[in-house]
Amino acid sequence: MDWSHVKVTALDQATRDEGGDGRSAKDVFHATSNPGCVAFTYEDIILMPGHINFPVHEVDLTSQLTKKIKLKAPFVSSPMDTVTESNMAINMALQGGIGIIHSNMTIEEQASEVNKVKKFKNGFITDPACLKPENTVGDVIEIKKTLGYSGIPITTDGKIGSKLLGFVSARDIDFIDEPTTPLSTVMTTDVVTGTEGCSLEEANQILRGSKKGKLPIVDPNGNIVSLIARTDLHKARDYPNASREQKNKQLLVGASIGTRPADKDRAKALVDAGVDVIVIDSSQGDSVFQLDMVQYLKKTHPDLEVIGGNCVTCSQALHLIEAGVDGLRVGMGIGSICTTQEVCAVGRAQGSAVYHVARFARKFGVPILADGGIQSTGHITKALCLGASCVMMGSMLAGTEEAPGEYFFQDGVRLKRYRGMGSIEAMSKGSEKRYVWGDDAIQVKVAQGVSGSVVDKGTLRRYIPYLCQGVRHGMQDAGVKGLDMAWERLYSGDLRFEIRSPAAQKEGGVHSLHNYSKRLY
Ligand code: CPR
Repeated sequence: MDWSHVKVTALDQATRDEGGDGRSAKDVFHATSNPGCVAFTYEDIILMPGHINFPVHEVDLTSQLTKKIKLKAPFVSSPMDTVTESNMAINMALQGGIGIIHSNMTIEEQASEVNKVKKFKNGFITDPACLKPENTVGDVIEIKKTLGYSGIPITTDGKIGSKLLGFVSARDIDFIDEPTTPLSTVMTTDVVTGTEGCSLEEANQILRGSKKGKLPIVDPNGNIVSLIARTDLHKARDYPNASREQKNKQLLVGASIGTRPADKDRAKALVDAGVDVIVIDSSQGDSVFQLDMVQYLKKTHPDLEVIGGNCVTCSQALHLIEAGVDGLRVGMGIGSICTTQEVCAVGRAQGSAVYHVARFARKFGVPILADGGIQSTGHITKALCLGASCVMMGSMLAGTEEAPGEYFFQDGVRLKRYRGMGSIEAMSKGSEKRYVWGDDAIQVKVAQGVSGSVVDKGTLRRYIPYLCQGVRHGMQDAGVKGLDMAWERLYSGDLRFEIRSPAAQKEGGVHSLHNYSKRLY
């Protein structure tokens, strides 16, 4: 039976006014109905169910990150040194999101991380371990121990990008007892190679024919540019949702910079490396330093998309929009590792910040990135339904395999380190530029965050599809098929919300059990 003729709007106004179906966002957030100016977090709010007349797979999560960049999965990884380097950025983009590479490293290092994402080709390993002819059998054994493989290209300087001289595989060193034996005496010099620019399909053909475990790919001068491995063949698959440039199909990537004069050189190096979007990283974005930087970037690199922030008020947003930003990053003092509200007494509850800034910026066609405070798929759904185009996550992603750093065990739990960029630990590596202005301030560092750890989340290849599906279920329950529909109803008042009492929040979580285990997917 077709129930689509039944419209929520057909309810008589009196029933709606009584709050029988919850309240409109306007009634929840606006001063007339909220004169005490109470600010709300994601946890405070709950969405009322809508009418479902479509299957869950029809929920479309496509959304704008900036005026020009569209993503199929509205997820962005934070520019933090325990969250986003090239591996995270590559895998975020393959899954339809995007990674923003942090700037707590030299300009050259950050540009090289961007370059790795732009040069990424599915199935091709672009940063394989290489050794020099002078290295020894012992070095190969060490690599086997730490990285798990022993097929190593031998190049003039032991790095990718230089001339390929030979190849050492397990078979070449199996019967060598002396670990100091130089690789020049055991390496195979007659190496089967693929040519730069060949497709994965072509490379696989050569690999199959050669019966070897690995195939180095070389440029016309004989320099190694990448490698493909037989063991990866069955893993290489299509990523239909991948975030790619229209023109040359390279993966999309972002990078963060600060607002100091030297950051102009950083921006140039990042643009030269192919960065698609720059995020100006500041906890309080409404400063002359940032406004000048936005104007400079838009003038000097007109094709570059620039996200400004952070902001949580409409007046901050207005200044950044006037300066020319293509997107706004919203959130202050609400990140999981953050002590900004405690230390500086400034910030805003994230539900209110997202709703008010998104509603305001919408008039100028500027998308909102809800940054921080996301703890679950439910929070993502709430952020999007309050007007955010995308969400930025730190703690949610820091425990994945693709985040920088190694796992370690504590009390039997597998963990990864995660730290705020304004923690003393991160600032001593250089990130104080996000939190302090002027060189004098650097003399006394005031931490605005902590350093800690998060639990293992497995690989992004499974985690991002789980996040997508969780959000699709949430949107379906709310009766909206995509973000445009959600926002149409948000602003018309048809999308309904309620504020949860502390007891209601408790009731909405797992309760009354002696114990339980929680598996996400
Ligand atoms: P969570 O996703 O972990 O809640 O928050 C991540 C966000 O926290 C980052 O994208 C960034 O905006 C913010 N952030 C990072 N380091 C911070 C410190 Cl030390 N203090 C305040 N906010 C921080």
